Amino acid sequence: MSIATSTLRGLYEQMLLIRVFETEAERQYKAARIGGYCHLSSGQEAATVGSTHALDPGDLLVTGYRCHGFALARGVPADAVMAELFGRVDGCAHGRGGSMHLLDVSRGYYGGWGIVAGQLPIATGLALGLVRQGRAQAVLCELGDGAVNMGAWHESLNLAAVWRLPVVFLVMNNEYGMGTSVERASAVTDLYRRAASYDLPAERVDGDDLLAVAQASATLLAGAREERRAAVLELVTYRHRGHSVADAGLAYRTRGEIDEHIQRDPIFRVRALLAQEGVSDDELDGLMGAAEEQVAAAVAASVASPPPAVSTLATGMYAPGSAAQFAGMLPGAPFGERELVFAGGLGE
Ligand SMILES: Cc1ncc(C[n+]2csc(CCOP(=O)(O)OP(=O)(O)O)c2C)c(N)n1
Ligand SMILES: [Mg+2]
Repeated sequence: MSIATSTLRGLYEQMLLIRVFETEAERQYKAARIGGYCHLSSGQEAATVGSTHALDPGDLLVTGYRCHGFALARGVPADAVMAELFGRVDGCAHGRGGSMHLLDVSRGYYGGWGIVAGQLPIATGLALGLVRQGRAQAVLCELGDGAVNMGAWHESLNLAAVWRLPVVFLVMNNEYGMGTSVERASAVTDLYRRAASYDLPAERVDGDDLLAVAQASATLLAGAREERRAAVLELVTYRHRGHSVADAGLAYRTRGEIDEHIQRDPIFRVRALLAQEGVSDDELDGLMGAAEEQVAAAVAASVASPPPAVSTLATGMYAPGSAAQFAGMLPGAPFGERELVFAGGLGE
């Protein structure tokens, strides 16, 4: 794929921002400024940035919980992503979501979902919504290699094929689901081949090759947008850090295996491409400095941002009118329930 040097430079800046952001997020987590879970995507930047780059402004993006990089690549400001990790009001989900539940509907980013494969039916439903609204746009739905063994994967791919929905399922195959390797979890380890069960087109590419990722994503998203053709794209990549910041990542893989991947760092690969295009070392180093400044500013803004008021914690949780419905479901309420459904225990 040929690409203008200025575009490549912009993508490189995004990759650097993600790497620096993730490194800082780990530091802030260990300093107890970030609570809950925190899953880093260091090492997966080419897959994240290349696929997101192929989105049109009107396309929709849905991801799992390893989502900081996707939010940044979609243009959510680093301040708003960091503040969300800190649980502050200026976070992109107003501080109510945290690391796994980033959200920015104004940029077509529909989350950030913590239940493995829970995002697939949501993405499939969003694609149905696009069809119903007559919008020629696509949904890109990111998931991990662990998610392809969930029922929601099969249900979503089947419906997407039968109803011809404009959704591309992006499988980030980083070789492990927590501590379980793909070999131990999946009978078919070329995960893209599973799409054949649903008669969907599928591709597998080196997820650490930015241009290959961008090219394959653009082709499959165009098929979804223009011909309502759902598809599967498997990106083979690797996470440098543990599953979450609570995992050292060494119990189920060797130091040697990790180092081998770090030597093939996707960021170095893009830096080498830019150097070939004549971008100087000084300029490339300057881009790193700019990313570090941006992330330092994001931390400062997050520290300064207050937590949401406790009285607003349920805001946006339920549709208007739900309170009356829930009240009606209590024992002795107008719907007639006399006891809680499971009060006597299951199976009695
Ligand atoms: C339904 C469900 N089961 C279990 C978990 C716990 N869990 C969180 S992440 C994860 C592994 C998923 O691995 P993968 O899909 O490969 O994504 P990756 O973490 O590698 O990005 C598991 C089992 C969960 N969040 N949801
Ligand atoms: Mg995985």
